[in-house]
Amino acid sequence: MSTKVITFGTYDVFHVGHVNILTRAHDLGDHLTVGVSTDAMNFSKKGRYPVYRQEHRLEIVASMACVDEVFIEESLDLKRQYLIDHKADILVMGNDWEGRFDEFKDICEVKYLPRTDDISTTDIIQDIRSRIDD
Ligand code: C2G
Repeated sequence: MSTKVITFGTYDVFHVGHVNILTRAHDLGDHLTVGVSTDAMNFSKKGRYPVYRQEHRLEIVASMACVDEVFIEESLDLKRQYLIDHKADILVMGNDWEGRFDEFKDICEVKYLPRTDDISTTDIIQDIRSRIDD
């Protein structure tokens, strides 16, 4: 039987940390589904909109060879439903989310993978800002 892996994220200003987690998630199973968070969800969580709008973030993630399927993640509160709808066997998240999704261990395996060091969307935005200010 094939193993379905699912993961979620914003993937704003797509970078190598995103490539690494998607590649590793793919390697854990036979089919990788990715939920890409909405602009509105980011605004309500972080108080700012992503740099890239959701349609573009979705398109970038969908273009990866390791990604089989994408959908828009409307809310953190729908996670259980998403896992059921997509028949997920394994939920993968980076370890910045360590423990946060353990409640779903009753319906699938939950794995937290180490984040890629020294890169983040926030740092990239900060770096660009400081170059403009110089
Ligand atoms: N990531 C990583 N290494 C980095 C940066 C990010 O492994 N240097 C991983 C994160 O741990 C996450 C994924 O890449 O698993 C996407 O990260 P973000 O785009 O920051 O996603 P986030 O805003 O945390 O959204 O339902 C959960 C949310 O949609 C997650």
